[in-house]
Amino acid sequence: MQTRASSREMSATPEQLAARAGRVLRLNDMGDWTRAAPNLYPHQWSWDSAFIAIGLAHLDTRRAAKELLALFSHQWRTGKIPHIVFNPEAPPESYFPGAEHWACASTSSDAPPAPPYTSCLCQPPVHAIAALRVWEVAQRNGGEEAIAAQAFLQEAYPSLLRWHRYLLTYRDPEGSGLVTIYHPWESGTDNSPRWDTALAAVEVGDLAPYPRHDLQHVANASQRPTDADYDRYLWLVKLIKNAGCDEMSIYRYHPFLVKDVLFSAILMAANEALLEIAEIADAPEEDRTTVRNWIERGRKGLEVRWNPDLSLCSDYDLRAERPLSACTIAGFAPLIAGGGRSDHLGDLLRIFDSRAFAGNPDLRWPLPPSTSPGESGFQPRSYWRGPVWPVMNWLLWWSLKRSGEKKRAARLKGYSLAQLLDGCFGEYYEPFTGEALGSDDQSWTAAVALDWLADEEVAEKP
Ligand code: 9WN
Repeated sequence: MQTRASSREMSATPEQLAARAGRVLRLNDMGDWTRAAPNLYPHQWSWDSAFIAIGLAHLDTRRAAKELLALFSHQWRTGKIPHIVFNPEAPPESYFPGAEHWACASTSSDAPPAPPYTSCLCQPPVHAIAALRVWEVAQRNGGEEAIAAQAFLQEAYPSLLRWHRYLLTYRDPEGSGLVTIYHPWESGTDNSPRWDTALAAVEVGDLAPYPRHDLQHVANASQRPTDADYDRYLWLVKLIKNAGCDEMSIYRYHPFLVKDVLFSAILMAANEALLEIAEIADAPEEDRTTVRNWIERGRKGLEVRWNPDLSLCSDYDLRAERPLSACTIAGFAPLIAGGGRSDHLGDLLRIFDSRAFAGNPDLRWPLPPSTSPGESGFQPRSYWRGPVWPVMNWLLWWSLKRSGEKKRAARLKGYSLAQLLDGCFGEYYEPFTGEALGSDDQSWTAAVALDWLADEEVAEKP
């Protein structure tokens, strides 16, 4: 693919950009699932696969459906969809912690049979949103594709329902409507300042030395989490494994237990999608009532987490019994969940446009950094502590459209596509220079580009 040195000056027509995005997905295609990235992430990641399916739908709806079904075939007995399904063919030194480190199948009888091994964590549930999108594209294409997509939804529905039920029972024994995460990796926004306070309270015990294979695949270690972050990540994995991945024991003893507002908001939007899927799949009325109740519970839960000081939503540390109030894109949770209070939506849009996010005058493009430049933990080159993530922009764009904010959505799409004209399909971008960071040829970046390019609404021209 495009190298970074030669890419800076690149420009491309929408057709050329779509062709390049398609090449990235083919490069990472493993048959019925897709690597998150060629070198840094040679396995199947849960929420990556959902975004990838959304992009693949524009190339081949059947292949997109397979992406999700392949993931669902590794669902745990509890209903959990694991955050990683390990590729048995990936070189052992490509990713750490790999399959042997997790070895979940030998730790928990709830894990699916191995190989392939899975991790014992999960990630935000974008899957129902993706499944519905695949179906919609297939309906538009019509004919055999539409029939196949109907069968796909019928097949996917029970897995999706079990997955959401898992999140609203095991991960919400309080009935708050909000999901508890056990590890920053579950949030998908790993080293975000959101987790700094809760992680600082975790006392790391004895850890065997471990390799940082991830650092081989980025230009500079400053783009990845620090060794201190990794010590905490691995310590939390060790504790979860020591608990036999048993949800009740984790809830009782685990030192990192946080209500994640972004994860919960995605679940609410996904529940809306699940409700539509239930109609299409002609599911029992009883299921639909359950899902409606989940949505209502979620909305109430998110309202409780509204932080009037930031005009954003805040996560909540269950162990310390206090909110975690960092100013990050996760705070836009009510916009993503949809259907919240209109005064909160107005506040969110004001913050979105302000210098705290997309309105910062120093930005290369008016695209929201993952962490607000005004936040003390902000670092423009470090992973979730500042860079702009195209996949997050897709989520915000989709949410703005759902909320009827067409103009803002068109602007976000236009500038996001302009950012991707470098042809790198970077994992994330430095907000002030627009430099691609992390992995190149990141599958979900290519996938969201394809969905933007297929969208009929006119993008605002930068
Ligand atoms: C740990 C694959 C994944 C994304 C996450 C992102 C990063 C992994 C890592 O890459 O996490 O799960 O090794 O850093 O934070 O959101 O799913 O693209």
